[in-house]
Amino acid sequence: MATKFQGFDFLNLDASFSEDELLVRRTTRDFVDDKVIPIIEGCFREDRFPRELVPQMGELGFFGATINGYGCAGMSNVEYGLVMQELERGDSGLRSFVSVQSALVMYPIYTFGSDEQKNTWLPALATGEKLGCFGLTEPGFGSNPGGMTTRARRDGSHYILNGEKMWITSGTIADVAVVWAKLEGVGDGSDSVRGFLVEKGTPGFSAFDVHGKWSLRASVTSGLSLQDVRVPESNLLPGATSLKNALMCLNQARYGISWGALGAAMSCYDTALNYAKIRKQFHDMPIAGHQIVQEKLVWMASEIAKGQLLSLQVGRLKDKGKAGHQHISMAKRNNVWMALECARMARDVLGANGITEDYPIMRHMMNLESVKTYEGTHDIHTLILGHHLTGIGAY
Ligand code: TGC
Ligand code: FAD
Repeated sequence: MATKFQGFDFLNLDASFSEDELLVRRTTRDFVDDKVIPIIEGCFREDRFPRELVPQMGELGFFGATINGYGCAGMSNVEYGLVMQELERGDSGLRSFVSVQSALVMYPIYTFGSDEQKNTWLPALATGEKLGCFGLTEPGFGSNPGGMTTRARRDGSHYILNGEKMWITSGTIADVAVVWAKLEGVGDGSDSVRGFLVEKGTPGFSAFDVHGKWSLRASVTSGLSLQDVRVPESNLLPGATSLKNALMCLNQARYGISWGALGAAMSCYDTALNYAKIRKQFHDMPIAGHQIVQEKLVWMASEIAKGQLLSLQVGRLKDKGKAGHQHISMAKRNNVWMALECARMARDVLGANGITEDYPIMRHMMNLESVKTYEGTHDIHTLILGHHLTGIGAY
């Protein structure tokens, strides 16, 4: 029987975690070991989102975890990060689902929504009774969402929405979509961007699944179509008045991804280390005794340890209200890159066995290709950081 995951704590960071933080990590780790690991390889193979896990994730407080009230857990940002780390150790698709539900649906409703919107949606989203998605990206506008062509037109006490959104996580299973559109009549700049709640079943609103993905196969990815979709003015998020508000949602998700990537990297490292200690080649010696294999294990361990420091520090800053979006960009960019390198290196350590589904490495590697692209590509985060350091935008 496989041994349970023991974590990776080279720098004794556990000593700096509070009892509550360690409890949240323990609880999530047990959930992943008991409920996710046994089924996830099959879900990935079958291109299936494990929806049956949603109620228990709701009970464990994973949805909207940092929100106070509305049935949410009121976790700190560090606790939320540890949840994301453990979930992505299971699978990036599961972490992605929770990221979207929490950071990209509940956060904007909580931050920019009316009291009525909060009371209607947050308790049901917190339990998982209702699911949400976030529509920012369009077929022609990914890295540059400011160019979006989706439009909202005021018509009496309603808005009429027209446009297409693409690559939307949970699109076909969502009961509500947070859709970003430019409001006609107020110019074409980022100040014209507004957020709308579009409910499943609204005439003119449809969603379809993207098939043929070799990445995030345990997650639903969709396109959204809006054709003369009429939503009441009560579905406009009153506090969301520019593109900046959509970008604020991304900060929440990108922060969680920085922790999630650590989980995927830890899974790959742990698998490679255990394998290298058992697999023998030349002189009846475990491959862990060969210098070049050790170099790979040392690289992974060092980069994971540095990544842990980065996410933890950004989390502590976030809990004090002092994390800027540049800090979050650095953590997302570094940790996803590092995790993808770990996956490639770990696969190499396993030789031919590394390409099979008997080990989680290739699944993590394929997932991480998406994680490198979504929520701002690696290169877009380079440019965000370059902008911050030099004061010159080079997008
Ligand atoms: P720009 O002129 O640079 O900025 C407009 C205003 O927004 C401010 N700002 C931010 N504020 C808060 N948080 C951020 N992250 C911010 N980034 C920029 C900025 O300071 C400015 O403020 P002000 O007061 O001066 O008006 O805007 P731009 O249109 O040139 O865009 C810049 C850029 C490239 C950084 C932005 O468009 C960007 O981040 N692009 C990447 C797009 C992206 O990440 N999309 C993600 C879609 S959602 C998704 O992928 C979900 S995946 C599922 C999962 O999470 O698991
Ligand atoms: P592009 O923007 O076309 O970029 C292509 C390449 O060009 C990249 O390498 C990029 O770095 C580079 N590039 C672009 N501009 C520049 C520049 N100025 N300088 C240098 N290089 C540049 N979006 C949502 O709104 N909601 C979701 O729930 C969601 N979920 C997703 C789930 C998955 C599985 C995936 C893969 C994507 C998801 N996305 C979602 C979309 C995601 O945010 C976009 O894919 C991402 O922002 C990149 O956009 P793009 O794919 O159009 O690539």
